[in-house]
Amino acid sequence: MHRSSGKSKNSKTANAPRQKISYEKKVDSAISEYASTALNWLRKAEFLMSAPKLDLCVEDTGYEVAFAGRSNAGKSSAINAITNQKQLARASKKPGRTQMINFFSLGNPDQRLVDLPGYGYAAVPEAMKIVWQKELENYLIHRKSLQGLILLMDIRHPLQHFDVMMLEWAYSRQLFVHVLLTKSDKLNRGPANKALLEVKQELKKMKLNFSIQLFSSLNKEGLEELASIMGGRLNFTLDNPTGFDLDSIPEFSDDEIEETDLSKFDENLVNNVDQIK
Ligand SMILES: Nc1nc2c(ncn2[C@@H]2O[C@H](COP(=O)(O)OP(=O)(O)OP(=O)(O)O)[C@@H](O)[C@H]2O)c(=O)[nH]1
Ligand SMILES: [Mg+2]
Repeated sequence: MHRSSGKSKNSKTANAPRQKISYEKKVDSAISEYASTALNWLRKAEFLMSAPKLDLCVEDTGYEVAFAGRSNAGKSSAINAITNQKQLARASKKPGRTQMINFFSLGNPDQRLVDLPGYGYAAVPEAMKIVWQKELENYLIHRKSLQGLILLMDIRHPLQHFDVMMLEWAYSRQLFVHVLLTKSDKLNRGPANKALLEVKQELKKMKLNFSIQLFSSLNKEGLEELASIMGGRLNFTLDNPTGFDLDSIPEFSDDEIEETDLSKFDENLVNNVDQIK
């Protein structure tokens, strides 16, 4: 029997166009297939329930990823952007909008997203603030299904006092954290990348080895990167691949995405921290 050698001029391989097969390209395309499929999957998100305290949360089984960060950092907007639903989570220019622990299921009740109330909100009575912060703390400490936090910080006000506390606390408990520098659309490319680098360096200095990316709910920057991180934490696998077209995502208009000045909440944040201590 004739055995064809790979070098033979008559073999199929010899006739194939000469092309370097790039390992990196293959890896890149596998990653982007996973990211876009995960993004498609995240669109299945449905509201499950809201709980004012830990004992009233949905059953603590399966996998859960929670969005945490200062009030007004863009948590609810990020959940809406990543799930491609305009009003799944309630976003508002008025800080303190999210007041309960809100659960969203992703096709099945054992894979969930959680929208947490922000820290540092101003517009609620002191006594209520303390109760919420306590419940937030309870949730973070005791929730077994919690597979990680997506920690959001406004790119223009990163690493505020409470953010650093949260990051250090998560690190000490070996809780996974992925950081989003939100509202990246507020800065030009150069300053946004510079801010990203600076926060990376700060985290490194503090020995907080967390992943970090730029994100914008307004112009959808960073959706795929976030989807792939979330898919990983939520045990999403590629057993049901479907195509996904980023261009099919509707744009939010400027009217829908408004902006609030955060600087006046800094003082409040510090007050909250003092009360919790
Ligand atoms: N320009 C811009 N504005 C954004 C973006 N994301 C959120 N915002 C605006 O920032 C404000 C706060 O957004 P939310 O998503 O409600 O913030 P939150 O972190 O859920 O706030 P709390 O529920 O109070 O903790 C709203 O006015 C949003 O429209 C973004 O990517 N770009
Ligand atoms: Mg919110």
